[in-house]
Amino acid sequence: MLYPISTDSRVVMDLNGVWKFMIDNEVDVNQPLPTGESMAVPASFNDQAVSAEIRQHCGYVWYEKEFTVAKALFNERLVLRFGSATHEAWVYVNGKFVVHHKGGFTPFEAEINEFLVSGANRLTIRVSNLLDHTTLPVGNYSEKKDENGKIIRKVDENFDFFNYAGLHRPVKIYSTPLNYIDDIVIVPNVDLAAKKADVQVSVKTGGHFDEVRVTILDEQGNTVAQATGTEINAAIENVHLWQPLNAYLYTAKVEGLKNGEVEDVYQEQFGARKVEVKNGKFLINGESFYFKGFGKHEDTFVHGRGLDEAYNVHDIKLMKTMGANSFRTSHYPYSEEMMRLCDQEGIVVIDETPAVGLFASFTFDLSILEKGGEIEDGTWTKLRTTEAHQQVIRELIDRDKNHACVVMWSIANEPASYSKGSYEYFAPLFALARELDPQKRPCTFVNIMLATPKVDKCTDLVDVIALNRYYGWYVQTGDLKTAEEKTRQELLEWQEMYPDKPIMYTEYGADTVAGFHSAFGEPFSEEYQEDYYRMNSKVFDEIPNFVGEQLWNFADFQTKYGIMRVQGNKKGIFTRAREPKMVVRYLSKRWNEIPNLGYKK
Ligand code: BDP
Repeated sequence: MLYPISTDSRVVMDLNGVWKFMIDNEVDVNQPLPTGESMAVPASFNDQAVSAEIRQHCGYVWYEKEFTVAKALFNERLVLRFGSATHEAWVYVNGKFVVHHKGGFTPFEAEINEFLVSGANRLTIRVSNLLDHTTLPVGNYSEKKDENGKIIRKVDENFDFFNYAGLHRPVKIYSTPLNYIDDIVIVPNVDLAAKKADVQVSVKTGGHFDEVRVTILDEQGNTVAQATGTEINAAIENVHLWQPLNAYLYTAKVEGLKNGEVEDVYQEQFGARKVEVKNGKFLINGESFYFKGFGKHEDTFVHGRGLDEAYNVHDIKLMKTMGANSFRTSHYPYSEEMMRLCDQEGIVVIDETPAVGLFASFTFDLSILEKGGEIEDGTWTKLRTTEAHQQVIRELIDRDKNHACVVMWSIANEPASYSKGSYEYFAPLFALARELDPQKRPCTFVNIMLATPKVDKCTDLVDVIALNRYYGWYVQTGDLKTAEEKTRQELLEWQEMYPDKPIMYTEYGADTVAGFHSAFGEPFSEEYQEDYYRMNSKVFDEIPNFVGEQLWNFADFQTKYGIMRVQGNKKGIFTRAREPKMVVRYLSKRWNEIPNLGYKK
């Protein structure tokens, strides 16, 4: 799916701003929304209104905005597009139903010409933030009736982040001519020895063109190759590679012609780079890459999970200052704007689906493993997420397939991969992702602490072993000596079992209250956080196939209420306001000394 941009043939109208808002179920969509409440878009609704009722609301909310389309555009194809609506949306224009979409982190769109009138148009959206055992993320849903018979809904999140919701990403109307470029697929096949790239470009069109022309431009705007057809192959000689932290982007300019005239034009950027997994190494452009970075969240004050481009730019600057080179979009696809920024900044991304909470019972109690025999916690009979999982893999790959920054897909975070039925659940999903990705990137899922080498059933499916480990925090709390032994022992075990698969940490961390210090290095102190990271670094450097450290978390973030959380999760190495905790100095020094390429040859 193409990102909406304005070109010589396309206009983009932004519907961001202040909308009308209300929480309720029953609305007559033929009438203006009966509310005086204001809500900014894009953003979560939760923290904007100073109201516990709105913040904690479970169920349906309504948004409405008036807009006018200039007469000059009425003969064009007009598409209404949502960057995301979390988690499910029903869209009406002038009271008429236009489109429905389920899944809170991927874009959707619909042609709206037939619904438009000249003058003011009314755009009304019903959004649900409900999650259950069929959705991703997974929520535990329940409902009851109050004394007046009103249904009270409740979602108990099966995951550790606040269930922010609403219109999180930009709402736009864009125009195209009636004959239009619908999609572009770019596969740059890089020949490193010959310093050449064979770029395959496939163009999908709507309507009809006499001819499609593809021009490849370099960063200076010089033409480096040109071809005609909807399936073309363009050769770039002396190719300029897209490298981690040293991005270079080519542009594929795609033109649809009719009677010798260009009717539609779209420019898609791409990077020429080669990603491979070989002999226990993760190679980018033929050199072993070492991941230094983070698990993150889209999470900021007031905006909640809403797009905040200033924070995106700031976060990437902070990462770069620290010598980091990568992050994972834990635990859902991030905004398209962030992905474009990472392409441009040379930040390496592990792109994750919203498959989080795929377990029937959550525990860090490793003793259940000692019981022996096959583990069956009921996850794979209780959850019915297959359909949602297939849909989101399709939508994510469709959206992000051309991004140079994306080097690996993460199919899920911490599923019950130790439990009976997990392999049968995941094997077809991995096959689907591999089939759909035109660039055939490596795939992984992020392994939960319980799923040790002895009990995990799904590691055969992954290209890279991605581990979330909390030795020294959830287990061996405060005992870094034993934690170090456990860390080393487990990593060596993985390496021995899968000598060809690279291993990385996708989470490790310790809750740390900024400003809390301890002469004894007690847990929760800034000293403990630093000691914890020093211990882990030491072990990482001993393991030859260990190819990356992405810590948990970039910044403190909001979660649901719980006795383990004080105003959210405090594992950030930055506070939620992006103030550094003490450990940032240590990690900055370490990461600035570790080269991005060739650290572990
Ligand atoms: C892991 C989850 C992550 C949590 C983290 C934690 O993947 O979402 O926030 O642990 O407990 O289980 O901090």
